[in-house]
Amino acid sequence: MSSLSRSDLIPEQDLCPGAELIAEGRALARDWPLGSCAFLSAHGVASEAEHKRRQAAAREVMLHAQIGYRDKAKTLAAAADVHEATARRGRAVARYGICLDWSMGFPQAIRQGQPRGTGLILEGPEDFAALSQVAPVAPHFGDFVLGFPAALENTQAALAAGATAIGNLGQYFTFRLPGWDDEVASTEATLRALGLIAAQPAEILVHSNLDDGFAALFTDLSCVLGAVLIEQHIVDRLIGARVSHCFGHHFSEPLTRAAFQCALAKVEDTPGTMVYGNTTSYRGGPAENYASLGSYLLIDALGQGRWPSGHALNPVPVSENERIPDIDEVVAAQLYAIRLLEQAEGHATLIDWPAVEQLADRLIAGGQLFKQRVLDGLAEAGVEISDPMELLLTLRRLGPRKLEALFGPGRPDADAPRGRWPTVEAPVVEELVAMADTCVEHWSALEIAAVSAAGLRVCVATSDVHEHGKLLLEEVLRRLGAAPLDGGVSADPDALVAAAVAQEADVLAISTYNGVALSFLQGVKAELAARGLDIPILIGGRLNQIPDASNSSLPVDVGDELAAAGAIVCRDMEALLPALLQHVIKEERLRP
Ligand code: B12
Repeated sequence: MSSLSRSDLIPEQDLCPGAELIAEGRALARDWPLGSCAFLSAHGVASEAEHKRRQAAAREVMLHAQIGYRDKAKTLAAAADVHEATARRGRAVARYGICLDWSMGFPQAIRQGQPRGTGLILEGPEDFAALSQVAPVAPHFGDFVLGFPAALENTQAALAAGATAIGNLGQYFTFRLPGWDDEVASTEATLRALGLIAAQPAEILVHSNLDDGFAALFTDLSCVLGAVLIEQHIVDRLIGARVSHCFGHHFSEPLTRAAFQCALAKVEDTPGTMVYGNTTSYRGGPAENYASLGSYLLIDALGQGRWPSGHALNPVPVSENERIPDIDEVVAAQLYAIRLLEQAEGHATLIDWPAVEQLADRLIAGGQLFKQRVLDGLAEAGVEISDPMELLLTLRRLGPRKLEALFGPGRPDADAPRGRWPTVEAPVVEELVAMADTCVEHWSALEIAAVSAAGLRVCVATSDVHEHGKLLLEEVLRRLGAAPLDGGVSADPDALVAAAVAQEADVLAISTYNGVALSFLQGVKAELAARGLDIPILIGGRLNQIPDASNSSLPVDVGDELAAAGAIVCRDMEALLPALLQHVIKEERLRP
């Protein structure tokens, strides 16, 4: 691709070759061997992968539960209780995904004082070990380990605690820690950690949640399958470890969900970690969300029956869209899943399996083309594609939009969203467009015309990786005749204000999810005040935060505090038009 050049993508002159970093990691294996844990001892296996292979051969479907509260004691209690309740029901939960806090991505030496999200903070190897001993359930340290500056020290602690599934490579490509821009240091730490993993005699799964990475942002699902193949190239071929994929958050449509599972089983012989729940379909109260849980779980169960790939299924508790689920809610979702697995079998004959296989083959063909184009294109640009350091950095820096536009397998067309028509459209994109249409239908033409006539410039940003609120805002603003300006994803307050000023924004619209709503707003207000500005701020998403004084509680709603600090609190997208209208009237931008 003539428009790409290595020197633009990697301006650093003194990049350490990946092979050296991997060798450094490998050398640490003598001091950091795999420890024992209750799961490995109870099942008499060397690794979770070995157990997965056994279960898959016996066609036994496994279950996964996600746990991790800020409070360590509560997390330990959850681990014990969920195991106990599911074992009593005859199908003990197989694995726990431990929700570490995003501050865990920072090395312990500099973690103090970093912004915290809503997850678990572990002080050192003993804390990791306590978790892996509390119940005979495979510990999966999936978030904020690989991909971050603390990758090596967190991997050491996870291995010492007997964890044989460590992630999350998907996060490497898209996540950003607040205030941290040293991508080289994050990549170096990740490669050392991968070297240490590769050197373990036991089979350690390098977990990658595709939905944490590019799957949430590609418009063509074939590119997501292509990402699987590219990660195999990096982890399996270049590094000598074993990558294991997870997908599911954004797969709301049954045919594509089943086809993706089939495609993964065809291209991967390493057991999968888990199929994640389709969390984006949780939009209502518990009763409505149970319908979503039942519909995706049935597809996943039938898929495992047909292509036993070792993926555990993840029944996400139905309160997930409101807050972090409590222990009894995690148990309830597991019991629901156990019953559903008992009832799923009879449905298999109702599925049009050839149609599923056909779509899977299209995904694989598109994915292979994407992978080949990416590797050829980068090689042509001068990137050393046999060096995982160069390859990882380049992929992260190009990001999903450019990668898809440059190398996607779809037919090129200037009218298509990324300059190409998707070979298999990603359901999440369709859903956002439909949501924007529905939203605008509820407003009066008169009000829309008033906002449209004012020609507002709205700077839209997110405080963290959650980008769909921003994409939806942009879709809706365009329908209102306002200009959406890019304020960034995972933006820091100073960068957001700088972007707003540079683009002469009339209004700031913030979408925030990670439980930092109040501190983020305060940061933005302080930046504006320092520049003598008072731009109206709209804020929506998950408007909560764990109070500073608390080291144990769940996040609490901070809507009142946000309003008191001067923000316009938007509980849903319907609040957008009245808020913009209010601004238009106040500024007398209303035209006859
Ligand atoms: C999709 C999703 C993800 C995806 C994001 C993909 C992407 N690139 O965008 C992935 C898988 C990557 C992800 C990651 C994480 N997630 Co998440 N995620 C979600 C999920 C399922 C949906 C959120 C979403 O995008 N919805 C789509 C939008 C369009 O709809 P909506 O949220 O209902 O928003 C409505 C309004 O609020 C409004 N709106 C939104 N913003 C704004 C702004 C303005 C100005 C206005 C007017 C309106 C508005 O628009 C919508 C329509 O009305 C929620 C749970 C849920 N079901 O809601 C969890 C959730 C938000 N995630 C959560 C967490 C904890 C995380 C992680 C930290 C988990 C982890 N340990 O790794 C990481 C984030 C790490 C990081 N570095 O930031 C928590 C937040 C907890 C809290 N604050 O209480 C939630 C609530 C799940 C939970 N219960 O634990 N997540």
